[in-house]
Amino acid sequence: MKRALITGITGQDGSYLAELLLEKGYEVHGIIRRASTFNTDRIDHLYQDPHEEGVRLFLHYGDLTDGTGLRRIVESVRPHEVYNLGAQSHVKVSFDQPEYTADVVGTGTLRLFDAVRDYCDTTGCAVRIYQAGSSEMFGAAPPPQRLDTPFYPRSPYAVAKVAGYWYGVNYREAYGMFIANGILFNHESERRGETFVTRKITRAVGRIKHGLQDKLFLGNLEAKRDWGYAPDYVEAMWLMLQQDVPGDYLIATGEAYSVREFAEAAFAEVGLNWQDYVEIDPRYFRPTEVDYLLGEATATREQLGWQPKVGFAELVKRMVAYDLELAAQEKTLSDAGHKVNLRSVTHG
Ligand code: NAP
Ligand code: F7E
Repeated sequence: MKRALITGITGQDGSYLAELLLEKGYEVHGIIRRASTFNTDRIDHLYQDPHEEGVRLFLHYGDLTDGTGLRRIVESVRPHEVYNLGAQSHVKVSFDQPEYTADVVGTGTLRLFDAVRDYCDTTGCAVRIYQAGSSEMFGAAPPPQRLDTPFYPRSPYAVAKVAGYWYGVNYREAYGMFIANGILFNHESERRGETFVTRKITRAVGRIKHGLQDKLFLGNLEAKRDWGYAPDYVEAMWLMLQQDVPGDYLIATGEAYSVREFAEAAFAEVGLNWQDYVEIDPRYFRPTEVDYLLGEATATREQLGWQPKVGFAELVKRMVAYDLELAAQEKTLSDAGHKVNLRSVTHG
């Protein structure tokens, strides 16, 4: 049985990847962070009591800032595949916490690669690593961005991802390690964190429709993104580790829409006009913005035999439908006298 180790298993992508690998018969190990509250919502449906028979999902406490712990986990799990998805992944937050972001996203990647390198050296075992790169690495480079487009990162997050990317290339060349760099454009889903713009919008649409919220405050409406569907993108990650040789891959849909167009489509799903509800709040502007990301992924698509299955309209539809149902549940609670927490109205 193949064993996979996932950093960031509690995140959007980690949860879908864990599902995919379990379906494929893997034993899946995930690294979770200790928190004073439960932070495993996205994988709770996969969790089984470790005392039961045939359990194939195991969770380990760890952190990308703690190299000793990472080494111990790699040595005890003895993984065939490692997926490095853990990150402080919010671009705006990276301007508030640049040093921490660099430590987790940049140096954390190095710590993990080094732990795997030493494990392979001492045991002779082969390990394949997926490194979660980002279209943010292209930043200010004009669209369409391709695999050979030079990086021009525009945030501490993006700079740290560029470092992670080059650690991957260097460890590949220096030690012959199998490290695949995936350069993934934005991908969203019903499990997207609520402070990213798509989910912030669809959560608001649900709550506005049910009378729980009046306004939606956003930042730059003109930014354009190439938005795909997260379950499609985790399949591409797995395919990258099934190739004969490691390489770099760009994953995108090849279509870009503005934040304004996303809002328009999401409000239209419930018969509302976005202009009646959206207001601009400069607190959501970024010191340096990434204006236009549009991926040209033909080469990768052909190499991996990968295609996105869910396009923009279907993505908006799915996210709105899910958040409409969530808001209906909140409305029931609110009517029964419970306080509904509207955190994402003010954050992100
Ligand atoms: P996400 O939902 O923000 O999940 C991030 C994961 O990293 C969570 O499990 C989080 O744990 C964990 N994490 C945060 N800090 C950590 C630390 N110090 N040590 C260990 N784990 C830590 O992100 P995502 O959207 O699933 O993205 C997955 C990866 O792909 C990230 O590396 C992201 O930067 C990258 N990426 C994402 C996109 C996208 O559009 N989604 C595009 C390109 C690249 P908690 O749950 O405890 O917070
Ligand atoms: O912003 C604009 C914002 O935070 C998208 C991460 O997964 O994808 C993600 O990074 C755009 C930006 O995602 C609001 O200025 C307007 O131009 O949803 P986002 P992101 O910054 O593209 C990449 C590929 C990653 O790798 C990252 O980990 O939307 N925008 N108004 C807003 N953004 C937010 N968050 N909130 C607003 O109110």
